[in-house]
Amino acid sequence: LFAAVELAPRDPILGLTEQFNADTRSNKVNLGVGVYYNDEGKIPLLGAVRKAELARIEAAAARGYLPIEGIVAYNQLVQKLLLGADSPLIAEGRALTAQSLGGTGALKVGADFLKRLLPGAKVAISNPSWENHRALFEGAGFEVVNYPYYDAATHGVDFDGMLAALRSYPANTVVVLHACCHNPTGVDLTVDQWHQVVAAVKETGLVPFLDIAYQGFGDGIDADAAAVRLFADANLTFLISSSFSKSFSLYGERVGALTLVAANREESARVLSQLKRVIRTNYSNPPTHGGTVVAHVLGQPELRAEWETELAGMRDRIRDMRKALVQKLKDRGVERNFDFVLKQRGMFSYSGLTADQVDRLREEHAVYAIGTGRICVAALNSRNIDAVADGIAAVLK
Ligand code: PLP
Ligand code: TYF
Repeated sequence: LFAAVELAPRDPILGLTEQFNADTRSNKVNLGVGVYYNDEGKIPLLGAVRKAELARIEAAAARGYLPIEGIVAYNQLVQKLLLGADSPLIAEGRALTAQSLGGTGALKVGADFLKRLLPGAKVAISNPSWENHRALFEGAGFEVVNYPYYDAATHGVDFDGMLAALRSYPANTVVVLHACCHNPTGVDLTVDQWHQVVAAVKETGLVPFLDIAYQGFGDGIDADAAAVRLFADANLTFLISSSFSKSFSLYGERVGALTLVAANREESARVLSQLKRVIRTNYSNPPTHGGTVVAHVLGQPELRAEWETELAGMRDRIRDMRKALVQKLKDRGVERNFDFVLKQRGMFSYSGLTADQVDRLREEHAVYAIGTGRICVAALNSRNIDAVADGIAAVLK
């Protein structure tokens, strides 16, 4: 049965971590995977999360099955975080949410659902995009195409190219949009550009699928939801995949959500019933722990305030690391202007390093980055940043 099974290629990002873990050099630095580390180089356990976990243990709650769509309170809190606490869509019963296994699980359930609804549609993702977007939508049976996004010459967005591509697609093409903190480039649209995207989506009859995995890592919880709220205000029907992996530092607990905005309450109920079918045949219902913890934090004003402060701390530290890296490269006499790193949002920077330079960084300096030149700025800290700046300066010579 398995004799002819070929060895699959490694995930380019998670595979790099395997290689990093096997590296015996003590000065090694992993800027590959998109994970937030604190200044001690550790994945933090947030104080608000710890308190919610202790409360959960104290409560000695039974671990029965959750409903197929997950914890009701969690789903309501997710909607408020995405659409705004006063969203008329929520009041009108147009939004429906299913707790998911991280943002990835939300994308997969959404993709499976869309495939049933629009079997012949194509899916358009940004060029470049998170590696898993293409694989995931192809895995759900879709043909995946790229719309222009990153412009290496300006370290910005090829917005004309993007808009022209969106306008050229047939109606019902699914467009995956990074709502904030674009992975892998760190380059986001301006609010004005989002307005234009919403208009193009509306005119062309596209199906927007907003992916928001880094809410709070750009400018703040509400500011980072600006794109989501523009789509909501435009009276469109659309999908949102969201994740608490990064914003709650709960990577391994797999906490995310799929939220759909339907035309009205009655349509929303029908859509949810179909979504539940997709979930039931995939994993039946989600796990209890992560969702309970997040709902507890979001639902209690004190814990919520603590979480918001901790999230702001992560956001600010990443900004400080951006500034420090740019300064340290200048200090080392690097002539290339790296100021664009300061404008990028979220965890990542498309550094402009070539694949060759990334290889040399890894081999000669034990600094791991993605072959595309993506570095995770959130993995820099006061102890490793000098070594990283030394390495980058050396490979640029
Ligand atoms: N979407 C994007 C753009 C991401 O960068 C990530 C990162 O992991 C995800 C989705 C998936 O998130 P999760 O780890 O919660 O599955
Ligand atoms: O882009 C990243 O590094 C994160 C983490 O298959 C990740 O989004 C990477 C690859 C993957 C799942 C998560």
